[in-house]
Amino acid sequence: MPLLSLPPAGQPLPSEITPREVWRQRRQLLQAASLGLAGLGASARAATPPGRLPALPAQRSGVAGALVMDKPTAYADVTGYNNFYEFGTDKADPARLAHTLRPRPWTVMVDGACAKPRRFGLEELLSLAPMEDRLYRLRCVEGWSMVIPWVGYSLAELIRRVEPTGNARYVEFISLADKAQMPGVRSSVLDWPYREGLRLDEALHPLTLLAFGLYGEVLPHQNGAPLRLVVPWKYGFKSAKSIVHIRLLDKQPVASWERANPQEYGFYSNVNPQVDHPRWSQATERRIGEDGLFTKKRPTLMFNGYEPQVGQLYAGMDLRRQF
Ligand SMILES: Nc1nc2c(c(=O)[nH]1)N[C@H]1C(S)=C(S)[C@@H](COP(=O)(O)O)O[C@H]1N2
Ligand SMILES: [Mo]
Repeated sequence: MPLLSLPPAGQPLPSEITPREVWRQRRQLLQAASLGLAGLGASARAATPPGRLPALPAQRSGVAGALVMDKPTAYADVTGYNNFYEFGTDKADPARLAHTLRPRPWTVMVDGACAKPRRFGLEELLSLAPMEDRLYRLRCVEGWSMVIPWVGYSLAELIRRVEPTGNARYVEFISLADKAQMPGVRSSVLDWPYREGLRLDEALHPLTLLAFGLYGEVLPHQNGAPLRLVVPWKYGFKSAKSIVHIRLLDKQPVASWERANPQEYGFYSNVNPQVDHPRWSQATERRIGEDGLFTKKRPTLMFNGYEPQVGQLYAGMDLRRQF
């Protein structure tokens, strides 16, 4: 069984358009990702990167829990079924409309309760720390999930550069909100800009990823180019896309979804099969790409399966009350 399917006639082989070393690393990642499976067979599509975006070379992550054993979700689904309300609320809207996003030039202001607040340019962020390949589950609060091979490094690398003060207890993430680039920002579906937040210890956890790419390439616009957060043990909406501002705070910030409906979207929003969303159960999930007449839903795992790594962050907390 071939590891990789061939692209349609007339399109270059990925191996023809990416440097050898990058290609080798990608294969290693995909092989690591498929450990324990019979082979990539049915997921051959998932194993085929598109080869249209610039490569983002990375090393295999050494962070505990950073490479799950699940089969990666097909590239076409990862980049074609998205939530990015700045480009519309339909799952197909971001892939259709995000071509107007301009991910360069780009800067991120990092300020608030820290000794060295400043603005970082994208080029500096790209070389701030070694890029790592990580394969994470992503669980959306809507009851579906994917498995995505991200490229990036721990957010802690950036946070420690600005030297948080003793007052810093929370971190707020603010996405770009530019009507000229983002047609959805003209609607009032959310109070723009999109805002999210973490407790400082959550933000400093090595699994909390500042992602610049996926499938070995820079992020497609619809996935939050040029950089976004990925917090794999929380519902997907906590992972803000296209971030322009990171603030260190002494008080808990109010996130966009929390502001819109505090009964439904708590600040923590840890994946928890025992705490149902008021409108739907969170006990199971639909893995995108697995749908079939006889496909069973998967049981949702506590902290999305990352409990060994992050469970202690919530010791002593009532996770029903602080949901
Ligand atoms: N700025 C911004 N970030 C966002 C969203 C959004 O609408 N705007 N949607 C969130 C939701 S609900 C999910 S499930 C994930 C989806 O990420 P993906 O499209 O890369 O899979 O992005 C999150 N980050
Ligand atoms: Mo989501």
